[in-house]
Amino acid sequence: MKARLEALCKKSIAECSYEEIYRALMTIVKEESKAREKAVKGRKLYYISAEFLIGKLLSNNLINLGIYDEVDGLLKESGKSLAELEEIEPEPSLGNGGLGRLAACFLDSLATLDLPGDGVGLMYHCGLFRQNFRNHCQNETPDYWLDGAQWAEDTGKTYEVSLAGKEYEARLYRLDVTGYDGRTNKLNLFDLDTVDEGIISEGIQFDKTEIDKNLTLFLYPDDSDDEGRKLRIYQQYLMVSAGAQMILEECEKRGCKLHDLADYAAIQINDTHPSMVIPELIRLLGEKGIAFEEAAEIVTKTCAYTNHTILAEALEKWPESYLEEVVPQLMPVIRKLDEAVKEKTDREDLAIIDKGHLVHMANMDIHFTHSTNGVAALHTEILKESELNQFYQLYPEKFNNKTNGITFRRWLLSCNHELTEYIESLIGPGFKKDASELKKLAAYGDDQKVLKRLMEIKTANKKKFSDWLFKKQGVALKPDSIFSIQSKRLHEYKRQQLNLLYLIHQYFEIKNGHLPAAPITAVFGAKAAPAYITAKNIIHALLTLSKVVEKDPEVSKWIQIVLVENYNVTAAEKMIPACDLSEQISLASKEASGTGNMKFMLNGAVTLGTMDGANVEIADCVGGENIYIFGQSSRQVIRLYEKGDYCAREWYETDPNLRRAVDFIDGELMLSEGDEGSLRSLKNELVGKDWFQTFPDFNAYVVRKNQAVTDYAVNPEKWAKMALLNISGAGYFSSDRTIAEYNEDIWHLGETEEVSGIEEEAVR
Ligand code: NBX
Repeated sequence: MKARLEALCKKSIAECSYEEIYRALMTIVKEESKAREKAVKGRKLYYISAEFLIGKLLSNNLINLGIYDEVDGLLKESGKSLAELEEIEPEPSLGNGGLGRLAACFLDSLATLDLPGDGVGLMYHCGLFRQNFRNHCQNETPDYWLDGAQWAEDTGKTYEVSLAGKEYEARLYRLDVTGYDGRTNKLNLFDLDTVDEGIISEGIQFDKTEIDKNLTLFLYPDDSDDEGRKLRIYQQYLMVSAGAQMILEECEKRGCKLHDLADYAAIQINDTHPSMVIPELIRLLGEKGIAFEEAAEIVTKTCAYTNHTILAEALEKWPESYLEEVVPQLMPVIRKLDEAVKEKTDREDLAIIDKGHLVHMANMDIHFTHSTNGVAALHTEILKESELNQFYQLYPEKFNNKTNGITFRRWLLSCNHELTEYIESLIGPGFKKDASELKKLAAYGDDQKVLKRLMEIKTANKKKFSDWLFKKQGVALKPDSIFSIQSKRLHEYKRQQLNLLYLIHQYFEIKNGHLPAAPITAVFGAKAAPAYITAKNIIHALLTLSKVVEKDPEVSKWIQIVLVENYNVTAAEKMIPACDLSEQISLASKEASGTGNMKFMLNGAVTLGTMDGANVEIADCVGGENIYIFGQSSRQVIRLYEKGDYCAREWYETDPNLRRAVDFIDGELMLSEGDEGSLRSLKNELVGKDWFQTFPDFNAYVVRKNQAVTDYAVNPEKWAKMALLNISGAGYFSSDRTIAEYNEDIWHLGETEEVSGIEEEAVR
C-alpha cells in the first residue's frame, strides 16, 4: 500500500499534501472497487430515488474494502492523520433527509449482501442548500460540493429525454458502491451538460424557466409557485426517462426479451418522486411493439412502491395541465391507466385522475406495481387501516411492511471507532457482518467494569464532538452535562417546538430555584425548507432562546442550547456518538419510521420518544424500562383529528405552565434578541392551531424528560446499563435485515431462470 501510494504521489507520504493523498487514495479505492465488480446473474434491482444522501465516501470505502487500518497506520507513520484528511473531502449534497439517507444505507447493504442492485438518481450541482445562521435566522447559499476531485465518473453515455417537446441529453455519471467485504454496485446519476451555476444569484435564487440551465442545479427547488412545481416535474421526468432507457438497454444487453423484463429487473420506487417511471416504461415498451395491456402487466410485475409518509400534503398530486405541458408524451398513457382503473371501480379515492384534474401519483403506484410497503410496523398498519384503506381492501396481497434499517458500517464502525473496538473486545468481530450478534452484549448488563468503560467512551465522544463544534462554530460544550440531541429535518410534525417549550419551561424553573438534576446541553441539527415559514420561525425561536439563555448567568449554568449549522451526514457522524438522550418526539402516527432513532440507540443513547414510527419497535427490542416513552398514542391522536374538536387555545388557557412557556416566545426578553414578526407568528400558530398537538403532550414530555435527566445524574449505573441494552438491542435495525426482507418478499434478486440462450455477461 505504501509503495502504491507513493508511486501515485511521486513522493513520500510525509512530503504530500492532504489533497495529494486524498487523490491518490481515491484512485486506489476506485481500483479496488473495480476488482469487486461482478457479472449480474438473474434479476437486478434498480432503486430509483430523487435523493441519495451518501455522505463522505473515502473512509467508508476504506472500511468496506478492509484497508482502513492499514491506511490509518501508514498515515500516522508519516505524521498525518486520516481524521484530518477526511476534512478536505466535500460531502456530496444529494439528499435532504431520512428518505435519502435510507437509500444510501440500502445501497451499502445490497453490495454487502452481494446482491446486484444499483441506485438511479440525479446529479445535483448544488444539491440541497448550505445552511448558515445570521441574526438568529436560517440563511441559504448554494452548496458547491462538486468542486475538486470526483468519485463519480462520466460514462460517456447519454440518453435523449423529451421535455415540453424539446430534446435534452441526459449524461450518465456513475460512482462505485462497494459493500463491506462485498461486491461493487453502482449509483447512476443523470445530468445535463448545459446546466449553468452562473444563473444563481442572491442566495439560491435562479430563473425557474431556464430549464436547460437550471434542471439539475438544486434538489427540491422551491415549489411554492407554479414554475417551481413544474420544475420538479421536469427533474423527475429527466430521472425516470433516462433511468428507464438505461434499464431497458442493460436488460436487453443481457439477453432479455422485453416481454420478460420482470425476470431481469426489479424497480423500487422510493416515494412518489420517481412514479412517472411507470407510464414511461409502458410508453417505451409500446415503442418497442408491446401492446398497452401487456406493457402495463410487465411494468406492474417489475415495479414496487415504498410509501414514506402519511401526511396527505406530502403525497404528490400534479395538475393534469402541468403534466400535459412538460411530459405530453406520458399523458395518453396516464389516461389509459386511469381508464383501466375506472373500469374496475368508480370510487373517486381510487382514481388516478380525480374530478379536479389532479393526477395522484401514489394511486398510480399502488395500482400499477405489485407491492406497496410502509417503513415501520405502525406506519404500515395505519396505511392499511386508514390512509390507504380503500387500496388495502382492493389489493390486500400487495401491502407489506419493511421496517427501515441503517448500515452499521457507517453508523457504528466508521463514526464510532472506540465503541466498535470495545464491542469487539467483548463479543468478537462477528457483529460486523451479523448485527444480531450485538445481543451478546446484554450479558454484560451488570458488569460494572464494562459499564464504566462504556461511559468513558461516551464522554470521550462528547469531548470530540465538542472540539469539532468549537472549531466549526466557536461554541464550547460541557461534556459532563447530559447531551440531549434532536437532529432531523425541521418540520412541525417532528415537533422541535415541543423541545423549545420544554427549554423555556426549564428556564422558568431555574429562575424559581428548581434546578434540574444535571446541566442540560440541548443540541439541534435541522434544515428548514426555504419556503416553509413556520419551520424557519421555529429555528429563529431556538436561536433566539439560545442567546437569551447564554446571556443569563443563572440559567446558562444549567442549560445550553446549540444549533449545529448546516446539519448533514458529516455532522451527524460527530453528533450521534456523543448523544446521551435521543429526542424522537414526533406526534404519534406522523413519523413513518425515523432512522435517526436507530443510529442513536446503536451508539448508546437512550430514547425519549412517543409511540410513533419505529420507536414502537425500538421499545419492543429494548424493553419498556430502557426507553422513556411519553405522550398520546397514535389511536388517541387519530381520534382527536377525526373528532375535529382539538382546541389549542383551551389548553393554553387552562394550563399555567404551558401558558407561561408559550407567552415567553414573544415576551420581552425574546423580543430584545429576536424578530417580533417571526416570534409572534410562531406563537399565534401554536395558540391558534397547533396542528401537531404539542400542547396535549407538553406536560408528559416535561415529566418524562426530567425523569431521564434525574436518572442520568443520580443513577449513572442504571443509565449505563440502559445505554448498553440499547446497543445490544439495536441489531434488528441493521439495513442488512431490511434488505434481506425486501429481497425475500419483493425483489428475489438473482433468482430468475435463464430465459434466452444468450450467455450472461457483465453489463459493463
Ligand atoms: O423517510 C422520511 C420519513 O419522514 C421518515 O419517517 C422515514 O424514516 C424516512 C425513511 O423511510 N421521509 C422523508 O425523508 N421524506 C422527504 O424527505 C420528502 C422530501 C420531499 C417530498 C416529500 C418527502 N416532497
